[in-house]
Amino acid sequence: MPAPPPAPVAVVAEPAPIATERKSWFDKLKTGLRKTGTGIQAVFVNAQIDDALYEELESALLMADTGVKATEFLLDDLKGRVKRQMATDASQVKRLLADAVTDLLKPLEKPLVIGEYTPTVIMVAGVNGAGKTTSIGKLTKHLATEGASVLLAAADTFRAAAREQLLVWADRNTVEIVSNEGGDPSAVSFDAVNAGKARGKDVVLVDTAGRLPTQLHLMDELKKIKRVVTKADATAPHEVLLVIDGNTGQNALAQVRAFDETLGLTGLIVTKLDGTAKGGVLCAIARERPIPVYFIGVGEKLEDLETFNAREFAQALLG
Ligand SMILES: Nc1nc2c(ncn2[C@@H]2O[C@H](COP(=O)(O)OP(=O)(O)O)[C@@H](O)[C@H]2O)c(=O)[nH]1
Ligand SMILES: [Mg+2]
Repeated sequence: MPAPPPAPVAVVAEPAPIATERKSWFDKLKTGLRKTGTGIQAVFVNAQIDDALYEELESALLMADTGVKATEFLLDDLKGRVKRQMATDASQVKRLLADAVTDLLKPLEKPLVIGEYTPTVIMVAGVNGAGKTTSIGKLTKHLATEGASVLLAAADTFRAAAREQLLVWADRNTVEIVSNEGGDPSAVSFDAVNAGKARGKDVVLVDTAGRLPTQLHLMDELKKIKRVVTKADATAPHEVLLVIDGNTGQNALAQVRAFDETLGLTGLIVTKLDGTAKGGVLCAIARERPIPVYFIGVGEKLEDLETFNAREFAQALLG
């Protein structure tokens, strides 16, 4: 087993002042979302309010993976706003679009609540490489910063490396971990929830193996993990989160639908919004499966997890 890298203590112990943190996050998000297609903001440069503007806007929204339905909805909504406000120049239209996107995304804005149950059991699912394990590491840091004690369940027992990866995160965050190499993921989850109860932990985070919604036996396994968690604690799981890669585009919506049907999702974490993100997909989710976005991932480091804010996201999306 390779030795885990040294813990970056400073990162955990000395967070930057909130305002700076929030700004740097906003910049990262904006830079990421700017890479989106031709860029929505470009449509408004030296533009008149005419059919051509709306047509270009339609293409730009589709390029950003907003999807046909949400794009149609936004354009209709925008035209209404433009009429009511009697907007006369393109920059006003851009501001009104930001309002329309904000209003559409607002229902997704919801905080993750800890403390109603002890422990709060959070199950985390998603396809391979979506960023589950990384997000669990970041979330652990976020929770630890707020004073919550966290127990990690390494229920991704498929890949030996997955357990090691979580162990590194556990080490970094000085939290405890329940794992069983090559063991049954349901058994690990069951043990972890019991251990969480016995040790008085505030949160138990269950990391699961990546799977595609089309892999029915693996989706059944997720259901089994959920059932077994309920056996260990009748009120659990309290949260079932899906992690989606912000670059996945419209396929993310298909993932949200499929995992929601199998598990009954309570929240989303959208990762990699610092990359060549197709951020418009959140509009599609808001329109078609409005499941709260608890957090967004804007980088690979521990502190690169932020709560979702509809207004900020809309501003970043529009550049
Ligand atoms: N740029 C960036 N990379 C991320 C983010 N979240 C995860 N990753 C990277 O995505 C890859 C897969 O992450 P991992 O957590 O192992 O995915 P899992 O298979 O779902 O557990 C790793 O290289 C992570 O560093 C993010 O918000 N931004
Ligand atoms: Mg993983």
